[in-house]
Amino acid sequence: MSKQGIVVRGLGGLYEVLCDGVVYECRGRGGLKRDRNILYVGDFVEFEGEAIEKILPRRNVLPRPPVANLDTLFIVVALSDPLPNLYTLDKLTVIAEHCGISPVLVFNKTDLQDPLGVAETYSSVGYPTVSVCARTGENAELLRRMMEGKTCAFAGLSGVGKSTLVNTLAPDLLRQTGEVSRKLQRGRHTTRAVELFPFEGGLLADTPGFSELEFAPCGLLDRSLLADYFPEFAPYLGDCFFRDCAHGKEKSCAVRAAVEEGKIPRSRYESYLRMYEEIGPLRPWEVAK
Ligand SMILES: Nc1nc2c(ncn2[C@@H]2O[C@H](COP(=O)(O)OP(=O)(O)OP(=O)(O)O)[C@@H](O)[C@H]2O)c(=O)[nH]1
Ligand SMILES: [Mg+2]
Ligand SMILES: [Zn+2]
Repeated sequence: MSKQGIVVRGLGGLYEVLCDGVVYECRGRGGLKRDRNILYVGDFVEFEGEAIEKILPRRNVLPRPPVANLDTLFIVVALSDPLPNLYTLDKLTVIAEHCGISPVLVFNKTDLQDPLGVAETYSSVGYPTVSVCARTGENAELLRRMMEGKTCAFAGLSGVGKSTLVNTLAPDLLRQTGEVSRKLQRGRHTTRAVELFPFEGGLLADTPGFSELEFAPCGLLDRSLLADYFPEFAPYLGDCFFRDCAHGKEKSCAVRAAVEEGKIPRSRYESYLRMYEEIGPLRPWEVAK
């Protein structure tokens, strides 16, 4: 008899599958590998004994951090230490939108200064935001309520405080998983794998920080989609002189005008232009037939 469960952890070809409150150690059956089906944490699977036989249809996949079937991506940014990298932050919002996952911005370390004024900049962009302090627990309740019944993940650069937040929200979770909390007391503990925990009637993933974030693995190859992933551009998109305006140096661009008037944060517009260059034009074999 095969069972159904959810992959909560994967390391070196070994997967932990949660089913009716019990964690089973499983491996992907040969066939899965042959079909190049990579298993993601968050995947619903059918397994028999130790063999994962089938991946059930996914709602979405985020290649980095690698996790499937998310409702909400909590993008964690530290106000300082480390200083926010706005380009990475904006890329994550774009990739989440492209994958069909709602982004929420979490500004952590409110006990520190906000030298770049990120909390202010992003208050006008249109994403839900929450400012928290994992160290003191400030606003942890607010964050917890945003997670109820949902499958969520914390994502962001290394050191922004993702694991500390998990620890603050649910001290019992990480203690169960071993020495994380003890190590946290000593200072840095770098998360090495995505881990999914039952939390507030839903699921919560802690993920490792990353340095590189690419568009291609997410299937974002067509840069003409980009502007739609900047919610604050929406009011202006129909008002450009050219119908297919790329919002660069084109004549009478309504988006650029809104930036000049201070209605769109300049840093967001700069991120847009940089992403537009980074994605580049469609290669001939990428053009939809
Ligand atoms: N001042 C301050 N420091 C914090 C806060 N939250 C976390 N830290 C510290 O930031 C450092 C990194 O925290 P982690 O939780 O390990 O960061 P992470 O995002 O999980 O990092 P990776 O696992 O490497 O991706 C630790 O020294 C924490 O004590 C906070 O609210 N304020
Ligand atoms: Mg961590
Ligand atoms: Zn334009």
